[in-house]
Amino acid sequence: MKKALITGISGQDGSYLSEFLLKKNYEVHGIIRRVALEDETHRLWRLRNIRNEVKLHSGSLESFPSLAKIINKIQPDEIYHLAAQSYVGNSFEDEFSTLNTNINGTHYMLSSMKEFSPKSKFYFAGSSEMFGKAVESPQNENTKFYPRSAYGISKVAGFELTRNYREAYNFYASAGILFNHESPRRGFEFVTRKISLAVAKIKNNLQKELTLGNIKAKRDWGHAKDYVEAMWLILQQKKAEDFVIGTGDQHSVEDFLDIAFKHIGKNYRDYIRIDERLFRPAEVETLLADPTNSKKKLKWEPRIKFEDLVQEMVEADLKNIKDQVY
Ligand code: NDP
Ligand code: GDR
Repeated sequence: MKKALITGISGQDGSYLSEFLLKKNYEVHGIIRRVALEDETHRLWRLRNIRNEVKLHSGSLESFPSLAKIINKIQPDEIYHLAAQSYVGNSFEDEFSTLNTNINGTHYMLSSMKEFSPKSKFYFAGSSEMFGKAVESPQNENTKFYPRSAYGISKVAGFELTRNYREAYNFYASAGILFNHESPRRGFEFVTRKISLAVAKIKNNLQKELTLGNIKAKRDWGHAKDYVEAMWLILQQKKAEDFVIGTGDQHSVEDFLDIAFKHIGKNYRDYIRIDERLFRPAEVETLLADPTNSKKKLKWEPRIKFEDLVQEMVEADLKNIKDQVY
């Protein structure tokens, strides 16, 4: 039985990846913050269905000893390093904790692996935000990085650390450069989930309007369920390599709004208000993946289409409202 260790197991991707690996008969271990154990109902809601099937260890990205101890004890075959301060907007409010957590956390993980479990394979959660103000479109593995936030900068640093450990110590260490991926398990501060929950509340007369920032922004949006499979495939190659993962299709926030509101028979223009304060000091206007390499080498293809993703998210939040989850 192969052993996997996932940091950020309580997040959107961590929960889907755990389910995927359990189906593949892995022994799944996860690192969570100690506080999560005190409030499992709220902080581990995404792991509800598999809580008894995964082994959780408390540790923090801020503490090298806590991570080193867990890695040494488990000796995982595969490490998926997903934990991060992942909200770009917040990285403008608090550059310091974003940089500290994301850069040091990745460094501590790699260094622990080097000391205590050098045979583990390592996956780093890279991001399309590393392309930022993209110098070409679409973006592939050779596109130059131009990050536009402390978050993007922290991911470039993590990416370079991963590459350097691969080259310097001959580790199997790879990064997935993943474009936006969403699901009913998306965090509430991200624009897609903010919209799906608002639509469900508006339908039930619990909310009157929705305040947003830059709705002209364009992204390459896929479904998280498809993307965790790509993470696994990246660690199953003969040689460690970095891959761009996206759909190759682009939509604006307005497109998302249009489909989400149409799903409840309404026009989004009647409900939204634009607030300049929600615009980012340095915006990433447009991102689009060129997934040619991952299609060819990983044989990876996204299955869930944009329209279906939007509708699934709205349906899930309509059910949440009906069941009085929120
Ligand atoms: P989430 O925000 O849903 O999850 C982040 C996870 O990191 C949570 O489990 C969180 O724990 C954990 N975490 C944050 N800070 C710490 C810390 N100091 N110590 C320990 N754990 C911590 O992110 P996603 O699942 O969406 O994304 C997974 C990874 O992929 C992230 O690194 C993200 O930056 C990256 N990424 C995501 C993309 C996307 O579109 N979703 C696209 C490209 C990259 P807690 O629950 O306690 O807060
Ligand atoms: P992003 O996702 O920054 O791409 O990062 P987010 O959903 O936060 O923003 C997408 C775009 O929507 C615009 N926008 C708003 N965003 C939010 N959050 N709230 C609003 O009210 C709003 N109005 C407009 C934003 O300006 C932006 O252009 C996500 C995260 O998962 C990262 O961790 C990951 O690395 C990247 O995707 C790829």
